[in-house]
Amino acid sequence: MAAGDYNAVREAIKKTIPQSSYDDGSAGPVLVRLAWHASGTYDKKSGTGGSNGATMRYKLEASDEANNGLEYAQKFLEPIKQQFPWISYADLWTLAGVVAVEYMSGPKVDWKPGRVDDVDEQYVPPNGRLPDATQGQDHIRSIFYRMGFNDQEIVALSGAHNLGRCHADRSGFEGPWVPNPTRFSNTYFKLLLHSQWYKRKNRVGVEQYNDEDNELMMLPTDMALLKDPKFRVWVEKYAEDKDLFYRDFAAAFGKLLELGVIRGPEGKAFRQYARAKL
Ligand code: ZEM
Repeated sequence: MAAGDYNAVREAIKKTIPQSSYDDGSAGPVLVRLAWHASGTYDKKSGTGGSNGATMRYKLEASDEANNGLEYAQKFLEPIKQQFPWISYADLWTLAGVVAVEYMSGPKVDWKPGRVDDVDEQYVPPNGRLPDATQGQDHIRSIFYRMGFNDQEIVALSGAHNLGRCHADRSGFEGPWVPNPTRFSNTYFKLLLHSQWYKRKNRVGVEQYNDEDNELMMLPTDMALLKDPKFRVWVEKYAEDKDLFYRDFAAAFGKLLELGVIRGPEGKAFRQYARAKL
């Protein structure tokens, strides 16, 4: 297999997505979450964090509670890394997110290779840079503005909660947002807007929002998108217009995966410590 054959890697990722003995029969959602958490540590001001370096391999970042459960995603991808040793983990994790979105009938997202793994351990981002689901709109804004996103992009990205579920043993929250959590669509926005949501304590005593019969759920941060008028405008648009949501999600997700990735003339990203000195 030729080094640099990213299509072959894409095919291998697709083959690994159906997982009969895992969540809803699919590794897709947790792969999307890995790509997001690998990238969402970015801090625009200092230029630190982001997907370059796949720094979640280090204990410090892996032990951030926000990353609980992402070892499953990493395990699903490890045989692919073994099969294609020339791809960096940083590229593989982000590419897997893109392939998973498309596989689950979502939009095509632009993706570029070139991330490197050999960054210095001192550049592993500190814990606490990812959003805390118990909080409200101010917190959401401070986290995503730090990465360089605006309100529209925040809401578009949040539409990823159309995928997958919460696990009591990972985050304390429990349940899926939509009835078909392995298919990308704008159902999350429709349900957020049009269902009745009741604040309830789940089985492990954590407060979340559930529908009448406790089948579907919303996080406090999901509800904040509804309460905040500037966010709500976008929730309404995306609930109405699936094509608009797909376009905006693709653009924002593509941007997320590029945060902090600064490529040199040959398309290879600078190692983080080199960039920090620029
Ligand atoms: Zn999530 N997310 N997320 N998210 N997320 C969870 C699951 C998933 C927040 C959050 O606290 C949580 C984005 C934004 C935000 C996905 C993608 C994206 C879970 C459940 C929590 C608690 C974890 C568990 O228990 O397994 C918060 C507070 C967010 C912003 C305010 C963005 C942006 C995403 C991608 C673009 C996905 C796909 C999942 C489902 C994972 C799975 O294993 O099924």
